[in-house]
Amino acid sequence: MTKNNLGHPVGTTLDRFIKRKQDEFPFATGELSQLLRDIALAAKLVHREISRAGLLDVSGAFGSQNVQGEEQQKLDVIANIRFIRAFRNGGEVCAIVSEEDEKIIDLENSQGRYVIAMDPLDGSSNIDVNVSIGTIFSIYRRKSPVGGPVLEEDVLQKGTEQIGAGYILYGSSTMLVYSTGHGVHGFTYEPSLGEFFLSHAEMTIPEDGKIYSINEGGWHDFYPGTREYIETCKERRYSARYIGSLVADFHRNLLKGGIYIYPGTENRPNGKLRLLYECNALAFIVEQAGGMATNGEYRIVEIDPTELHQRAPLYIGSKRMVEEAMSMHKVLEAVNE
Ligand code: AHM
Ligand code: MG
Repeated sequence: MTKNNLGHPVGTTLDRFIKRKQDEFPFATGELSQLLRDIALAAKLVHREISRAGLLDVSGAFGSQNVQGEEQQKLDVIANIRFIRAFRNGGEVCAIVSEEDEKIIDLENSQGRYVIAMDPLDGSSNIDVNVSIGTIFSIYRRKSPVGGPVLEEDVLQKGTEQIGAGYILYGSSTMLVYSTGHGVHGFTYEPSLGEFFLSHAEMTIPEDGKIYSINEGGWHDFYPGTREYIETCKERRYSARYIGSLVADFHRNLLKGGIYIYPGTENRPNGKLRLLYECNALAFIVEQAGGMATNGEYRIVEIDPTELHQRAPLYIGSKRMVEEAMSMHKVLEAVNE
């Protein structure tokens, strides 16, 4: 049987894995473990909804818009409800920031010591066309005292404050990938047994890669530095791969080596992706896996958030690729000043 260097055999159930991990930390209270179980439960429910989306008419527009003015899909709403309910029932979380809700969701659980930032179903344009989509989550410890009201400072924390993060990819199989700061662990869902099994132990991203992922439709809006880097990728005959679902594009590059870029442009200097519940979680994972995530200038996780739904340009993936993209970005910006 394949074993990773911590002795966790591939094939271990998520539950058992979490339990063993908890036992490695003598003072762990078990709350974080329970929180991860809540996430896994919601993921199973969302997996079920997605796999029968075509049958039950739950795909398609819901008829309302989210806070970014984007059309909400039924499955976005369903996923949001599932995750919120799982956290409320679990009792460890006091507040949630969700892509689908303008304001902080106060779970009215003043004893909860954790805060979640999440995009319950990312890649909404792919929901209706049967293409991979994902859930992204970050876990923080609340700053304000337990027992009191939830404050903005509890949710506006830098990515460096994350105590855990991860994503669920609803693809050809459903996978849960997470880290609590001690490596990255990937689990594959076996629907007939209703269990996640450890399938990707101690995940690391190749230091370099040959895949670049960017929506080149934005070419004419890109800064010269972004274009220069893409030209370089083409000259080297790298592969262009872009699904348009961040989790799926990220996951592929994590396994194979590559870079994902959602750049800032003159019209949208901060790009499209949201710092708190899209960029930070994946930045945490990629750094744990040995890769890099920046906004073209500095680490994503060091950006001080000022708004719940603020955006950030994202350069994420294999270390060498991100470094090279950043160096071109900076040099050409300087020439054009
Ligand atoms: P969403 O949160 O509305 O789904 O938008 C986020 C998605 C990412 O998953 C994806 O990488 C990106 O938007 C694609 O954007 P574009 O269509 O501009 O390339
Ligand atoms: Mg999203």
